[in-house]
Amino acid sequence: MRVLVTGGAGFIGSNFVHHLVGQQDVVVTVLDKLTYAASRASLDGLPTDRVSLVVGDVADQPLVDRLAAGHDAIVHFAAESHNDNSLTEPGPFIQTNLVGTFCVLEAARRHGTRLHHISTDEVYGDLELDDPQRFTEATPYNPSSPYSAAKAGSDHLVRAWVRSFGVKATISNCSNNYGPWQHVEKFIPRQITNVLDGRRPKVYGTGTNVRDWIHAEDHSSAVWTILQQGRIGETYLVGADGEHNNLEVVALILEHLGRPADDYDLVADRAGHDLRYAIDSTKLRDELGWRPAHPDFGAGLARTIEWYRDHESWWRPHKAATEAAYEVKGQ
Ligand code: NAD
Ligand code: TDX
Repeated sequence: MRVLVTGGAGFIGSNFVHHLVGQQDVVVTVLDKLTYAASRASLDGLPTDRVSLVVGDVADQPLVDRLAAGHDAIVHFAAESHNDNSLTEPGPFIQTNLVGTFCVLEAARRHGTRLHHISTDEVYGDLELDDPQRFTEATPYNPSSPYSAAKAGSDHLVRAWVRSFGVKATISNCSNNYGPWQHVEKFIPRQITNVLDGRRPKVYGTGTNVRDWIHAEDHSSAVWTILQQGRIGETYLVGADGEHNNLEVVALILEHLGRPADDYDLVADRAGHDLRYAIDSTKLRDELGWRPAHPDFGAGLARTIEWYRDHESWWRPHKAATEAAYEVKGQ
């Protein structure tokens, strides 16, 4: 099987490439623009006869057409992924997440290539803290940020291309991922590296916002399961029952690194900050038999903290500029 992985040099895409290479008979091409969020190092050590990197843009239609023609499947991770960036400069989110997905769909249509589209639970908006319901495949779309609105739009494009043109696509909407190789702009790596740097974690608003954490390896295994067994035209929600509020996560990081539990700062809130995400992944579990291999968030977080401690040379070059950009916004 020849698989084209867009965004395969990013946090989750690179995890998925490692997962794929662990399967027999899979040859992978990564298409990645190598934006600030990408890391070539995340692909180090992979067999060069089975994994190659094409540096390019998913919105480059001739390039995506040419690549689609030589592959059996496309797994489309490429996106601008950070909510905070979408609030300061939304343009790249429209270009990559919407126009880029359009180009991938056109290529899949022309070449009959199987497509799996990677999306997010943020397309459903947010839940009240005490809402007994979680998101399901039937929850209406209600995105809050330019990032989540562009991802929601990309999901609608995929559904339209399935229905109108018979494109063989599936969609997954996953909750918040954590694990190694995540950029220090994101919540968990930012707070781990702050503490390692002798700074206090920076928590938006009151810190009571809830995210539903899943290890990136579990996201990868879910995507591989759907690529193999998913029903064309269907959407699958991916989650590992990992709801924690932001203060709880910071407390675990501080405790692991031997700092007092109150050694953090509450800072300016994110505009339009979603209160709570929570995924019901019953469909994926019951229909396709998927289960997370890392359901213990505390254990996965501890391993992730150790990974950042051991890989300072990887994150250090990005840390000062990332913190300077947050500081300007009072965050
Ligand atoms: P990331 O920002 O770490 O990586 C994105 C990758 O896409 C980078 O390697 C970047 O260079 C590449 N890219 C960006 N624009 C491109 C373009 N125009 N052409 C080609 N490549 C381009 O993001 P991530 O956290 O790994 O997220 C990957 C996907 O998973 C995204 O579609 C995101 O919406 C989705 N997702 C993420 C999470 C999460 O918690 N991080 C949760 C659910 C879904
Ligand atoms: O410094 C911070 N302090 C803080 O309190 C940062 C960076 C974030 N936060 C809060 C905001 C959120 O409540 O932490 C939570 C997680 O924030 P992010 O890591 O920015 O993730 P989120 O906005 O929830 O979106 C993530 O999950 C869904 C990914 O970045 C998206 O790509 C994915 O679709």
